[in-house]
Amino acid sequence: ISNDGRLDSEAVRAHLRVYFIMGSVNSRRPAAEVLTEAIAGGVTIFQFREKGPGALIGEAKVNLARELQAICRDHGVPFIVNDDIDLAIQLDADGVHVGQDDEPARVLRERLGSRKIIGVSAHTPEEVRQAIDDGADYLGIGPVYPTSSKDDARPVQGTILIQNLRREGITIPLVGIGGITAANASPVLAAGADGVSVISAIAGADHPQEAAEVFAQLAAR
Ligand code: TZP
Ligand code: MG
Repeated sequence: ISNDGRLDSEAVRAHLRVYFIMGSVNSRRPAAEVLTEAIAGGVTIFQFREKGPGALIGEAKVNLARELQAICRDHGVPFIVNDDIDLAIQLDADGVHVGQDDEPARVLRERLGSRKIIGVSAHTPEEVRQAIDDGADYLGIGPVYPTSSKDDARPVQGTILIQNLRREGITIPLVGIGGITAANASPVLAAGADGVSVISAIAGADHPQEAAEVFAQLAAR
């Protein structure tokens, strides 16, 4: 946050390098353990995404969110809430991330004010333009590769949209998402992404810390 109370776009960009997303269903181990290890490895921003079959609801969801938020706070890692604006407001989270089926960023901005991070998933140049017009702070672009972490994922598109956006001079902070691993992250960054966003490559790793370390090295430029 810059001194006039508005978010500093370059600070947002710097935080996007290793964007870890997780909910309780993404790991067989306790989420708090996985997140703690992942942050030790170099995660730079975290999104609480509690959805899909078996996801926690109600008080259990709120309690897990609080636990993970506290871990993020202790390590200076921004805590972003997926979809659930009321939860983000209740916990005074650092921001929210929404898809195309959720409330538009323009409405979120009115509810959250200028100091919160608003991220939007975009899949086409039109969705990108709209999100920027609506005041998004960053974009998630994908799915870059096939993913098994999202049932209703859009068609895989590789790195072409990211590349085209940058060629057109669009400078908004953005991450690639979908099926990104240590082995295939480099082309995403080379296409112009400021970072990579991952679920399974860290949450499903035997050693989340080591997995995060590899992403941190790849994204350090
Ligand atoms: N949005 C597009 S792909 C995806 C989301 C939330 C899932 C990414 O998970 P993974 O395990 O990194 O492919
Ligand atoms: Mg959503």
